[in-house]
Amino acid sequence: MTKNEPGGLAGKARDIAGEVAHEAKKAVTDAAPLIPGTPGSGTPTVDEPTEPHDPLPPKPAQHGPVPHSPTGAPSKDGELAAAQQGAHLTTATGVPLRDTDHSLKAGPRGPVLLQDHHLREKIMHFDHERIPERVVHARGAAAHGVFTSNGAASELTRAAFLAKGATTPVFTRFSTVLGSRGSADTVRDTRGFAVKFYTTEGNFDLVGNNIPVFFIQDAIKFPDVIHAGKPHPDLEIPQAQSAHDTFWDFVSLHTEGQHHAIWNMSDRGIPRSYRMMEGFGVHTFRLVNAAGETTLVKFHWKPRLGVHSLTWEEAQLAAGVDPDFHRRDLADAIEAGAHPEWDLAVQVFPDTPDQMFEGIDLLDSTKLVPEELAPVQVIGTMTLNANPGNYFAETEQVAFHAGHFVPGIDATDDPLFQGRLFSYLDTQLTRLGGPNFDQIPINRPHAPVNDMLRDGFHQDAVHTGIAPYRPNSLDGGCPFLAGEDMSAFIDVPQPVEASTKVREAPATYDDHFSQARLFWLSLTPVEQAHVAQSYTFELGKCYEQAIKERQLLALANIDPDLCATVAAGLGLPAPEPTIPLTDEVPSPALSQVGGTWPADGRLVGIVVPDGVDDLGDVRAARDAIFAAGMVPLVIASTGGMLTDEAGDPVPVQRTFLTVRSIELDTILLAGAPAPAPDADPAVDAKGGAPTVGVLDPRVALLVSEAYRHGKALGGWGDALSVLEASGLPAAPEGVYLGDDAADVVAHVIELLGSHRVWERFPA
Ligand code: HDE
Repeated sequence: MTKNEPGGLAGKARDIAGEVAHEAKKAVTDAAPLIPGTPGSGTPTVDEPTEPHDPLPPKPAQHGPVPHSPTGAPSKDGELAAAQQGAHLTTATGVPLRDTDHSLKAGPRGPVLLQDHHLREKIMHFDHERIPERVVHARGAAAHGVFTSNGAASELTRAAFLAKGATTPVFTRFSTVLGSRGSADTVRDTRGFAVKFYTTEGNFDLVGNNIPVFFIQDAIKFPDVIHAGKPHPDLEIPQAQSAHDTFWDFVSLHTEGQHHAIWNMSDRGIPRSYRMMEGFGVHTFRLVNAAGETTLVKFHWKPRLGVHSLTWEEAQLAAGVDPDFHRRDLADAIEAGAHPEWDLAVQVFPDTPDQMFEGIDLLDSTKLVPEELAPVQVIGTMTLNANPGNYFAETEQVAFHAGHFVPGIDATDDPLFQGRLFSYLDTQLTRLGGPNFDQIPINRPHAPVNDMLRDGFHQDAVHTGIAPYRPNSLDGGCPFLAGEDMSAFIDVPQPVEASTKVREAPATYDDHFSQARLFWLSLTPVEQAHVAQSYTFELGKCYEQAIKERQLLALANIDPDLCATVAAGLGLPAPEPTIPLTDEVPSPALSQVGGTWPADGRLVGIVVPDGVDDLGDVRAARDAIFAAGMVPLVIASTGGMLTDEAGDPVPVQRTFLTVRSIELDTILLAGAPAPAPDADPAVDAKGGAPTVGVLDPRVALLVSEAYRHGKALGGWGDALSVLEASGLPAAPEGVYLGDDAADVVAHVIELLGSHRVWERFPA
């Protein structure tokens, strides 16, 4: 992985910003790799700047859409050509302004004059800054990257971007489904995983989720399931969650949603990071190769960092302490140089007339195909390497469409997918204000566009010619149709069974429980305990007894033990199954526990007591953490710099007041901080945490919480006394104490490999 080099682009941005005010700070930032998260590319001065200069460039880890014209031509303009220009304030039409703080008035006390064109323009634009948020997946974060194909799919598809060695720019947006645009990241929900590939043959959008199955089998039910999941229409509560009556009312009545629901109730519903999520295309797709032969596939994204989750308590705390937890994690990791990577993979099935595989209906999006039955074969890798430069222009305006196919990739008859083909174009009309949303910079293809679509709101292209119709002779017959040999998109002829028009589902869609049971049986005991707890929590938040009882009936059909545990928590009797329970062969690939993974981009807190006279250990730990591709955050009683005689000052990133365990993957203790003067419940609620009086209570809370959440801990010096004073058992699992800071870091990284110290969880 690439590290943030001192003096690189970041240094340049700083030069443009002007002088660095604080000399000590400069010495530190020049000497050490950068901690991600500074707001802008320039370092501000205390005094308001007075020298006009051109706008600052984006931060080094950011860029905007790769410049292309509205019709797909590579643009000679640099990316910043689309950004604001010049050193002085202007109107929207470029007229320089000398005052923007006072409206034009008849005398200093008014009234304000209608003549004030600047006031009018400024307020008019502000009043219209908002567009409708997405009806689903409103809350999201995105990044730029590149996809490199290994060619393994080139026998299956003629898609140019899947040829061996092809590299394709991508823009990837992750999201929650239910919450509004400003809702918290860590709520229990499905996550969207949408990738736009800017291929040489046009844009391909793989608009998937982090859960391989969906709630419903037919798109016509989508408004129903979303109305049930969204806040209640009368009071608009609860925000961004499924723990309420309407959601459980719907899924308990519409039991095809039970498989997806158990995934939501599992740890998959609360990912640790977007970087640590699998992605799934969910539907079965049809690939077409150069010879016109077809294959059915399911797409998977496999994160190189492994699939990891938060604990429920962490997720709830994070929703309050840091509602931007996932968004920040993605951006900071990219800025730190820990570029997240996913392998794109396919499960491959023969394109048989029945479109079934091993008894599984490939057109039923509530079913998965266990990886043990159809291996997941890697066909390329995506690396996310740059943050967006402007949230609205890119993350908000990106318009994915399930029907953005390229030659070689096509839809199947899955009725859920077919409805999506309709919906995504439709939604953009309202959201992006007209039919020309593909001309918005982030949506522009990197392939030549010669369509016959004309005019409309926000038309950015300036078309030439007078005959946008076919056939024509006035424009010399242009545009011509592409021949098959020119990689034109071909709708592969597919036989359609003679049938009768009906509003019905096939019989194979009737099984709603066997795969929910398969999922349950494939989890380890600790994961099963989390599932049982989530159901108990969610149903415990429902008011209606009938809804709880009805959902218990569904749980009985998934697994009687699960049902009994949840029923006990709800104080209700456990019903008997109403259908025979199926024998399922567990699929270990569905479990998240086991395996060892890299710790790239993880956050390591280093707690340092006041008055340490030798910071050598702290510096050594920071260096070892940076060297391992992780980010250290020094935590002390107050902000500023820690100093000693021996070396450079060490900057403090968090104080006992600002830190919370949920933002750290692991904590290192460089000693035992005594209670600081502000360790008082009246000043900081965390100051009320239990303590034996020798340790700052905020540190005790930090350590006990991290321990409870199964996080690895390490330390040196008086660290042992911190463990004792924080109420940890003697000889706790997953805690490494030593004399040498770098050695402690090495051991803690090893512990991080399994994500959590699983032994600490009761099974
Ligand atoms: Fe979507 N979905 N969806 N969906 N979906 C949207 O499009 C829709 C479904 C998914 O980051 C909307 O631009 C219908 C499955 C993602 O911008 C809308 C149905 C899967 C995103 C829409 C589904 C998804 C969306 C809302 C039932 C996983 C966010 C705003 C047939 C395979 C993309 C927008 C982004 C967004 C419709 C079901 C994934 C309304 C009708 C299944 C990741 O068009």
